[in-house]
Amino acid sequence: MDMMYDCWLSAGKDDNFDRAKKYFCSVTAPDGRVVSSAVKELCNTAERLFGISPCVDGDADKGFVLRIDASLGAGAYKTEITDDAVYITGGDGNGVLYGVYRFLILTGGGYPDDRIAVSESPAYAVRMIDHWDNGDGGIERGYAGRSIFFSDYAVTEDMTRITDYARLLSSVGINAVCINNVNVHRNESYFITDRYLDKISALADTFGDYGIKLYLSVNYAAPIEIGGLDTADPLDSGVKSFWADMAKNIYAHIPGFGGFLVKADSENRPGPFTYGRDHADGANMLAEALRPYGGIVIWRCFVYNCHLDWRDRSIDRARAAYDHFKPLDGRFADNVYLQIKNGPMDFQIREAVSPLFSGLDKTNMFAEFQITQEYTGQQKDLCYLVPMWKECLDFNTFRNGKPFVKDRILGAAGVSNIGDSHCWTGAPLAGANLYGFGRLVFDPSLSAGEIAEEWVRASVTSDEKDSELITKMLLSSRDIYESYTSPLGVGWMVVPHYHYGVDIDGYEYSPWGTYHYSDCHGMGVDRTVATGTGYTSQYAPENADMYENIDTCPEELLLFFHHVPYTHMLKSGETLIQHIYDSHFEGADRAAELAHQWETLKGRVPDDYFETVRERFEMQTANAERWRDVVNTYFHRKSGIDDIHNRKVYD
Ligand code: GCV
Repeated sequence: MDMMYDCWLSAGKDDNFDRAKKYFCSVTAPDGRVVSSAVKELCNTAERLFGISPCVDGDADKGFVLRIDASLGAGAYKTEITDDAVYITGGDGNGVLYGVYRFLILTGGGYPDDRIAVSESPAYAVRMIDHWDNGDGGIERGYAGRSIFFSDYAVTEDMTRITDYARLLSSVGINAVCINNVNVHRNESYFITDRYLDKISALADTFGDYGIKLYLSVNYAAPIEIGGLDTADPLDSGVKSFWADMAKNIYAHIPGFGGFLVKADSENRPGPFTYGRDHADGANMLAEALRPYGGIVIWRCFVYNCHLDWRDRSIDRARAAYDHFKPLDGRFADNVYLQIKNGPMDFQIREAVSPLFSGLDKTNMFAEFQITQEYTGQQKDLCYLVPMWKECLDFNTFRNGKPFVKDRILGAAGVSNIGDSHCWTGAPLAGANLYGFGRLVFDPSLSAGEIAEEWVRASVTSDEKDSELITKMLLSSRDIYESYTSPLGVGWMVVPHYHYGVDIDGYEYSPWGTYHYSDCHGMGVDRTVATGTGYTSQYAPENADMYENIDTCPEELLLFFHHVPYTHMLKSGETLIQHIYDSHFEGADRAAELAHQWETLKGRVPDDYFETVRERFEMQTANAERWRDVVNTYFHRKSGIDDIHNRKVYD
């Protein structure tokens, strides 16, 4: 057992399996590809923990009894525990596999039987991980080493790590994976051709054993770049046949292929706009090509102009997705799913929930979350992201029928945070985000605390006191990260392009549309209808009115929606400038406190685990101090207002 590598499948790190030993004598299961992975998992666990090989027969009433009852529904399962047997019934093979993993994870976490004997049913049909892996092995926004799929434009043929990855993903209910970056460059455009399909189909097979469908990101301009055509116009018959031929060939290699993920007309990627067509034209054309095989198109709504003029304060990047896609509501084919980032900007530590979730009533929607911590500490700083994702899923759009985002979407995708690092996520504690994403999109009613506790107990320690401490650290981490970085929802004060560390004006005079507009009087983006960009009007009236009015706007989003004087009084009774000083001093102190808390676990977790995490906290402490000093000095210089507590603010 290797806790770093095994993550939450570290059964045996504590003694919690002893009482379950009796069940490992026998496994009874129906036939089936995914069920046999469940059987294999139980047999390997028996071998590893107890050195026994369970008898695998078709007809026992003891040990593990795996069954299928289609009436439970796809992916659902029910676990019952008696003195002699653990009955795990799945709605299908995936359900059986998920039930087996839940048993192993919860048992490993030392939970009592009544907590382990659960029934669960997935909230969404598609629960997906998107990789931003490039063919050369690099990972865009990756902080955990190199790609496990690609290196030097070759696809890996070693399935060991891929199998272990499939196990980790399916153990938290993930059933879809897109293996390559949405920015599809020239070489990766060939992934959909014979040059790569044999190798990719081997990956698809391995994932398929664990009930996971493989998807590919495609280059919208592939008809030109690899097809020899002179256009990628979605209404052109040659373009249509190009994609129909591609789809036919892909399905010949990978019968269970999931479909295409597409980033078009965004950040200099090609798309239908070049041909005077809209995104419904583009997406529907690809959807037609995949339709005969049951494939789907996942079309991203991260579409905006990245060549803006910072001098023009009337334009607002936050408006872009809604402005582009709202008018197209109802025009997308039924096998097109629009994938919408949780916020209207780009995965900041705090931004409003995208108004597009409320704007689309006749379109299939997926939510997109970023598990990899691009703007949230890059797996150096601790930042447990489940609370942030829950805010999005629990957001009330006030639309009729299904007002909450979690009820309006049909699936969710998370941008992967793994690479070939030994512990998968670079930082062992960042594993909580991968686990948390899977659990949350399986069951959005779970609390961030429940998920964190499960992860800690299964992955790190089930000792009561220690697991409580680590859970508490995880749960405070988003708040801590937010308090020493950019204040009250304004975002973006990061080192351009790299996105770690502070650079307040790094993006201020750039074309990226990411501004804070700080001057000597105040700061923040006026997105009101009355005096600003009008973005607030994209919400239903209940939310629009709340955000429009500075007195009812939630304070954590104050600077996202309003340009506010430094002397503005917050509900706490402190001024905006004082809040900036206070939160940055406190945030840096709390980051240092996390490091101290971790020190108390020395000798309580394996040394390599302890050290790897300790090093991260050292980096976080330094990062938080730098943010504190730069932010406080910057706003002191701008405002000329002193900290009322006379703490050290540099000149
Ligand atoms: C894959 C942000 C990131 C990009 C990423 C893009 C996207 O802009 O910085 O690296 O590109 O989002 O989501 O497409």
